[in-house]
Amino acid sequence: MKCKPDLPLQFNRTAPDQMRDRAEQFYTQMQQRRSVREFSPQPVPQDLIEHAILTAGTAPSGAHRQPWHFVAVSDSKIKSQIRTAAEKEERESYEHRMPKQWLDALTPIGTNWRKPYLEIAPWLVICFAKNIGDDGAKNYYVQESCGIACGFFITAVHNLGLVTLTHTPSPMRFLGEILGRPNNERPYILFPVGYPATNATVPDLKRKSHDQLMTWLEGD
Ligand code: IYR
Repeated sequence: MKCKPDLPLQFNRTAPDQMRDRAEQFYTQMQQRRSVREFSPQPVPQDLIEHAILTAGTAPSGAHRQPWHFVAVSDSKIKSQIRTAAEKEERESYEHRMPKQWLDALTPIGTNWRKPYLEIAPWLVICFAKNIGDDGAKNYYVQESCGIACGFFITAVHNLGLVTLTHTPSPMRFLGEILGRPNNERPYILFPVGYPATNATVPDLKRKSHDQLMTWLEGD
């Protein structure tokens, strides 16, 4: 049984031609998004980051349990601690834990264990996933929900005119310890956020072609 009455949906219809204009503009804008690893130290006002997190928080989630919490760090001492801990794990991963096949897959991207952006980017935003809510009840579809929220976050950062990187140092338990997070939270993704460095470069990657990307089974 529902405990509250439903509300009327707030919905404004858009004419198909206007939808087409918007779709094209949005796609063109999103097509310009790139994961960036070279950041400028230029500060970014806190309210901008706050809006990107608020946008992430509009994501759908299993049973509307909103199984996420975001921590935003601009404190340089904490950023240094995070860099030191991440590089320790990443060095171990690159030198001993990651199989050759994985290292080969990363060759075109050119990553290594060094993560200077963890100190240089003005903000580190960490999404924590919660398998158990603060009310002690179980959350559902935590991976999917947090993945969608992080997608919204990345889109919001791009829309602001800033850049980010989906960074997952592994293992990243250290983030919960450094940031003093409760036991029901597990670090999910770490996002450095800021302006790109002057003359930042990105790998020469291709996105899937139309046909690689989609299949149509059209109706009558
Ligand atoms: N977490 C490591 C390795 C890494 C893994 C994947 I899959 C990438 O797309 C990129 C990097 C790192 O951050 O370097």
